[in-house]
Amino acid sequence: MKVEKLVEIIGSDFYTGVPDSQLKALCNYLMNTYGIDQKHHIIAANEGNCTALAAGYHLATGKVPVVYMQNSGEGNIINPVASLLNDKVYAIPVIFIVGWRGEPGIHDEPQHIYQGEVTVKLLEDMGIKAFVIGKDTTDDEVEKVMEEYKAILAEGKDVAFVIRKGALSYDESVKYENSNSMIREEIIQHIVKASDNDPIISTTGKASRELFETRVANGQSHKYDFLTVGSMGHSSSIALGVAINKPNSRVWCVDGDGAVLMHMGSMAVLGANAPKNMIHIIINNGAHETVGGMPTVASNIDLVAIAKACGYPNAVSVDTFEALDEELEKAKERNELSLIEVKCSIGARDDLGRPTTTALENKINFMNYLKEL
Ligand SMILES: Cc1ncc(C[n+]2csc(CCOP(=O)(O)OP(=O)(O)O)c2C)c(N)n1
Repeated sequence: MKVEKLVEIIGSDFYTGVPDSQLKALCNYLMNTYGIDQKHHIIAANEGNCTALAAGYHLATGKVPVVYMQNSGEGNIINPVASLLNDKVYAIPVIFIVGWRGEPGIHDEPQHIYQGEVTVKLLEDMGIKAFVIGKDTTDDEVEKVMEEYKAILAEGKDVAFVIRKGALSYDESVKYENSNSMIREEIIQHIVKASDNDPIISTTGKASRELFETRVANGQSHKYDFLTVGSMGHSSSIALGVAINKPNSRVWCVDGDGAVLMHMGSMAVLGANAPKNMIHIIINNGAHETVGGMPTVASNIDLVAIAKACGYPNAVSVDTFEALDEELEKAKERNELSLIEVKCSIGARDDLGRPTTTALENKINFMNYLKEL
C-alpha cells in the first residue's frame, strides 16, 4: 500500500523512531514531509527512547503517537512497554510500526532469523495486538483494523502494524548527504592497514560488511574480526570485554555514530575502565547510512568532548586521510585508551556484499585467534 494512505488511516501527528531499510518508504515520507521537526517527527537514539518520548507526547497532548522501528528494536522497547505503557501501569496508548526482517520463509541475514521468528509473538507477549501488512493487504482491510485499534487504544492499550518486505511504497526519493569527503570503506581500509594483526570488533551494518570485503581484497584471514552483525550499539562493550581479558593485545573497535548514540552509556563505562590496550574509532557520517541515510543527531554533537568527559585519556577528531593515518599511529604508540572520531560522507558501493561465513564460524575463528594472543 502507499505509505501516504497508511499515515492517513492511522491519523497521528507525531512519529518517533529509529530508521529501518524495510520501512524506507515511511522514513523517506516522514523526512520529506516533516524533516526532523520537534512537533511531528523525531529520530531518537534507540527504540526504547522512542517509546518513552511517545509516552511523553501522550502525557502532554492526550493524543496517540506512533513509534516506528525495525523488529531488531523490540528488545529495546520491552522495558518501557512492560513497565511504562502497559495498562497495568500507566495505560499509555502507542501505535507501533515494525519492519519485519527475517520473516520465516524469507531469506535474510543470520542476525534477523531468530528475531524474525519471534517478532509477532513478542509483541503479543507484551500485550500489543499486531496486524501484519503485506503486499496484498488492501487499504480497506487496514482501515477496518484501525477502527478496531481505536477501541483498544482508548483503553490505554498498545497496537502494532508489522510490515512485510515490500509492503509499503513511496514514489518520492530523498537524497541524504553531508559535506564530508572521506568514504567509510576507505576509512576501514586505513584502519585495517594500521591494525596489523590486532583483533577488531566492528559495528552493525555496512561497516562490518566493508571490513569483511577488505579482508577478502587483501587476501587476509577473517579471524581478526568479530562482526557485530546484530546487537546495534554494543560493539564497544564487546571490545571492552575482550580488551580487559586480553591485556597483552591491542583491541580495536570500529563503531558508527548511530550505534554509539543508541547505547551511549557504554562510553562512560569504557572511560571509567580506560583499558590501555583499546582504540575506539567512531566513523561519524551523521546518518544511519546502512538503512538508507536518515540523519542521526551526531553531526551536531561533540563526540571528542563527550569521550573526554567520560574519562577517555585521549580523543581526537579527523576529517582527512592524512590526519587519520597520523592519529592511528599515535594511538598505537601511546598504550592508553584512545578515541578517534572520523568524519565521513554518506554512501557506500552499490555492489557491497555480505559476509559469506556464518556468524558461528566468525565466532569460532575469532575465539581461536584470541587464544593465540
Ligand atoms: C536495535 C536496532 N535498531 C535498528 C537497527 C537497524 N539498523 C541497522 S544498521 C543501522 C544504522 C547504523 O548507523 P551507524 O551506526 O551510524 O552506521 P552507518 O550505517 O551510518 O555506517 C540501523 C538503524 C538494528 N540493527 N538494531
